[in-house]
Amino acid sequence: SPTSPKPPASPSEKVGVLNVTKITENGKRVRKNWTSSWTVLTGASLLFDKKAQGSSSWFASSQSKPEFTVDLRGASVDWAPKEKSSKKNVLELKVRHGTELLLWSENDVVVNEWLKALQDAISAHAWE
Ligand code: I3S
Repeated sequence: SPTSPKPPASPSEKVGVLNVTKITENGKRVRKNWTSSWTVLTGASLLFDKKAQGSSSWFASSQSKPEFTVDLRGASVDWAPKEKSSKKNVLELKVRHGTELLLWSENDVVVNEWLKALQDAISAHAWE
């Protein structure tokens, strides 16, 4: 009916710059390699695109292929335990198949927003 509220078309979309590193791949620990990445949350997918040097525009960056994508179905996210990084404001994202990532920004507001967006996306797709 015209009076009923419509849910937003894409409740879990979010884009921004985060520093990202894998710490575990297929259950095996890998060396950290912090990289500044355009990070795109869309549905149950999280895409990381290496930030184009000298470019601040999302459009320019969107012309390249995503460097890395993770499926958030069955994933979990929380603040990283302090033994995982000496930095503040670090999230630990555990995805299927034994992959773990750390996500970090100097800006705690940015990290808090990502935590909420990722938690929302993970719960929205929990039963898929
Ligand atoms: O957990 P680690 O190994 O102490 O992580 C640090 C290293 O990856 C370090 O690189 P090199 O070991 O290649 O120099 C990075 O520069 C640091 O940023 C890593 O630690 P933090 O605590 O910043 O995540």
